[in-house]
Amino acid sequence: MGVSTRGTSATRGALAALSGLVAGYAALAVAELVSAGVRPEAGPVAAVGGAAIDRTPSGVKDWAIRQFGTNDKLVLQLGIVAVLAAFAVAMGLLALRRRRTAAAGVLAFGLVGAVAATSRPDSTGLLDAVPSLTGALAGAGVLYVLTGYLRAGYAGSPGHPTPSEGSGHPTPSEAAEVGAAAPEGLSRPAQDGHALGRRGFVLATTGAVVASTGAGLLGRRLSATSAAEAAASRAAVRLPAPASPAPPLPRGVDLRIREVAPFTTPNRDFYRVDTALNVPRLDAGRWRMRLHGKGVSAPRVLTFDDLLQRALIERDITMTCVSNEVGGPYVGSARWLGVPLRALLEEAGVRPPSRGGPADQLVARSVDGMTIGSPVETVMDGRDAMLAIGMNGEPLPFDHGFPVRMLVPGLYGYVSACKWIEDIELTTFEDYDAYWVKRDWAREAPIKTQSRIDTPKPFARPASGRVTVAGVAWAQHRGIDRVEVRVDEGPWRQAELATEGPLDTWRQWRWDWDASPGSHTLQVRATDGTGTPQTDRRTRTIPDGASGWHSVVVNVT
Ligand SMILES: Nc1nc2c(c(=O)[nH]1)N[C@H]1C(S)=C(S)[C@@H](COP(=O)(O)O)O[C@H]1N2
Ligand SMILES: [Mo]
Repeated sequence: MGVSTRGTSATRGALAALSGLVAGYAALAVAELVSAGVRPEAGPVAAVGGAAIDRTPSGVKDWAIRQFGTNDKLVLQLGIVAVLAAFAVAMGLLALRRRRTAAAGVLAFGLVGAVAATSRPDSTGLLDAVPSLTGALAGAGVLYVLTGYLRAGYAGSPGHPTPSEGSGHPTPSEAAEVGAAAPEGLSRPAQDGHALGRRGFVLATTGAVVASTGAGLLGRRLSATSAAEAAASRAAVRLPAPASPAPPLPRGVDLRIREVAPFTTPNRDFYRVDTALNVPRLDAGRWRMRLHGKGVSAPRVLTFDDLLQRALIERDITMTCVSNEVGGPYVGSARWLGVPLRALLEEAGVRPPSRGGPADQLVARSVDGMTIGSPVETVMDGRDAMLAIGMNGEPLPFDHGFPVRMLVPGLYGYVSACKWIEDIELTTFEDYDAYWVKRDWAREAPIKTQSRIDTPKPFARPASGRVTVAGVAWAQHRGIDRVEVRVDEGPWRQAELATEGPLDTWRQWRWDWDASPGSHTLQVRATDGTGTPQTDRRTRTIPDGASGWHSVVVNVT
């Protein structure tokens, strides 16, 4: 084993860095284990990551989503671990000179995790600080002990100074520290101390790594058990038949063109946008939702069984994310099963503002602290706003809000579609700004009319002759009346529309193009059911959704 605890300063530096990394590893592993017992979301990586997401400017967040897609959260977690590793190495090196200061540094870093955990919107209290603090204590302890061996080897070998260390005499306080903490035997004469220090270091390091791995794995196991319970609870759900089934879809709603998004998006392909680093895995049997606030004469707490016993509706609804760029993928359509929200609100005494109700905003809150505000007027205007429990014939997938989420057709998800919902409060827009509104997104955001070319893809090289140009268009709750395509800014040509489906769904279209060789630009625009054409004005996604025409450049060969 070629390690020497004395060696050159380069070796000592490397070993100190290693000690730092092992200490960081121990800190994370212990924190993981403790957070499995306390609350998984209170773990330091989840907490710091969540806090980082909350504080990231919307522009950066959009950029991250564009760069990394659904991997954005993985990238963030890797980033946090990288920062942690760098800090751990720094503390390891510092410990060569100032062991107590370095250990205190590790504790201070743990404090950052603790503060992040307790200040998260879903924090349940001071208990959330415990995983980070115990992890940091373990890390500080490991760092102190491991670097003790390194310094012992150094301080205990005055007879073998290396040239570069000639001036490296320990200060009295350092010597005292070594004496205080070094395991017995290290203050023995040089040769022995050297050997023992080396063996001790290797043993202690191995021990720390093995123990930390054990703690980490046990933590994983414990979290996996609760995840398994949630999965069992989802598997046990039997969705009742709807009192009001979805109108059957005409065959022609799907043109069945391979490159075009299918009319119904399979659950596994459905886009996912949320701020959750760890997807909440709830137990339907323990789910509760409170309904309360201004103008609620009969506040109540609903259980999942309460929902199952109500008259359910089933509807095809196309969802869209406000962060979807022109031509982007954050749109999908599913057959949802749920409890009509209007009836539930009316039973609780809620009236819309137009009928004298005091609340104009409905704020939905999720178990992970997300808040989403919708206009009460829209929720109660007769559209199929619902508390959804089923998606394409299954209970909601965990990613999409199991056991219950809200949906309001025609509104972007961030103002309507709260997943993992646990609270509905009636309030006013004046009194309360929801999560994204605090981050400069619009209070109210109906979905803008959009159309997208799914085929040909950008920079495709189709052969000249007949080329199928096709895609989807959406204007939920207004419907799509017309789609037009043009080539190289020539005249607009009317596309063929798929058979019309329900008003809250998207519509496929196609146009056969007689393509000549060369580079060409294709553009599309739609007209909604009120006769209003899609604007060509290009806007950013913030504050209320991107507008403008989608265009695709192709090279016909
Ligand atoms: N709890 C929670 N609900 C949420 C979000 C979130 O971050 N947290 N994101 C919203 C946004 S911005 C959108 S577009 C939709 C996306 O729903 P999906 O992931 O099922 O497609 O969920 C909405 N509901
Ligand atoms: Mo969204």
